[in-house]
Amino acid sequence: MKVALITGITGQDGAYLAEFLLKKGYFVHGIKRRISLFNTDRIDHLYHDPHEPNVKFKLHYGDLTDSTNLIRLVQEIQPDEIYNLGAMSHVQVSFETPEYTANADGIGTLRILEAVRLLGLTQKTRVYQASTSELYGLVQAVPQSETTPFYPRSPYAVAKLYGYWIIVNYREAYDMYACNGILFNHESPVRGETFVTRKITRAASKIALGLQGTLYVGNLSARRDWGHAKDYVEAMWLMLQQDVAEDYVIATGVTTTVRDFIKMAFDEVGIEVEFSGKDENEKGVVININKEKAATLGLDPDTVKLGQTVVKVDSKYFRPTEVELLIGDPTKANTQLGWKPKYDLPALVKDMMESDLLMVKKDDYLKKGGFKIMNYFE
Ligand code: NDP
Ligand code: GDR
Repeated sequence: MKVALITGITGQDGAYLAEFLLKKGYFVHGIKRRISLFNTDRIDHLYHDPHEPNVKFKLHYGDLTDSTNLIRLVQEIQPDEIYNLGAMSHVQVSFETPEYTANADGIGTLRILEAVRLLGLTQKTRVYQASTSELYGLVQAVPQSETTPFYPRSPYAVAKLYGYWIIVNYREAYDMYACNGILFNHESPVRGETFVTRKITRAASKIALGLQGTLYVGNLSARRDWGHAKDYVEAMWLMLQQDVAEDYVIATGVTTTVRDFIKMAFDEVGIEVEFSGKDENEKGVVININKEKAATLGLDPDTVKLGQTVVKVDSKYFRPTEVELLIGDPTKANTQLGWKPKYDLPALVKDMMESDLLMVKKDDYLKKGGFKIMNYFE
């Protein structure tokens, strides 16, 4: 039985990857941080009481900033594959916590590689590094491929640049099987609530139910190449199954503005939104309501009014330096790995909206029953 170790197992990708590897028959170990609340919501469905027979899923406390912990765990687990997904992954937050981000995202990658090397596992353990399209940053050329030069635009991206190159260096210096997946944005119903897609799908659901008035966002013109996390974890696994370790771009090849993503999300609940105005004064107004569609979703079509402003810009969401345009060229992954995404953007938006609408309805039901609902920072 193959043994995998996943850092960042409590995150979006960690959860999908753990499920994928378990289905493939792996024994999956995951590193989770000790925090003051439970943070295993995304993987609770995979967890079994360790006293039960044939359990193939085990969580360990740890942190990418603690090399003693990583060395001990790699020694204990002796993994065939390590997926280094753990990171402070929010670009805007990295401007506020730049040193910590460098430590966890940059040096954390080195700590994983050193654990493998110091323990003499360079010929046994394969390492996948969660690299990112944020490395491209300021546009040099599009679509971005494995040969496009990098120009990172945030402390997060600079930390990930170190991670990228230390993987390449250890591969060349120590003949390790280590590779970078340069993944473009990928989302899902369990995407973190403060990333723009999930923020939008949650808000569109709440607005449709009359539980929120306005969605406040930042740069509406930013363009992203959005795919589904379920498709992207398969690419991670494929990268570690090749004869030779190489780096791959994983993307859909289609780019869309934040503005258009918002329109698509509202469309799913029968609300047509039109944008007008410029920069900080831009706003999204309801111009049509598809009452039939609203009714089939069990929504009251009179909750949202024609002419209602449902989207406004708040400059607090602008970043000191922005990545304006990402569009990936996945040709190498398509041809060498045989990887093809199953979800396109409309299918992704639909999946996220269906899930959020259900979740918001559930929260509303609980609230009406007198139960307290958690609020999250944006
Ligand atoms: P998430 O933010 O959902 O998950 C990040 C995970 O890392 C969480 O499990 C988090 O733990 C853990 N983590 C954070 N800091 C540390 C630390 N110091 N030590 C150990 N674990 C830590 O990210 P995603 O799942 O979306 O992304 C996975 C990886 O892929 C990240 O490295 C991200 O930077 C990268 N990436 C993501 C893309 C995307 O579009 N999703 C695209 C390209 C790259 P906790 O739950 O406790 O917070
Ligand atoms: P990104 O994702 O920075 O691309 O990083 P995010 O969803 O945060 O932003 C995408 C774009 O939307 C613009 N934007 C907003 N973003 C947020 N979060 N909130 C807003 O209100 C808002 N309004 C507009 C942003 O300015 C940006 O242009 C994600 C993370 O998963 C990284 O870890 C990963 O490496 C990259 O994707 C690829």
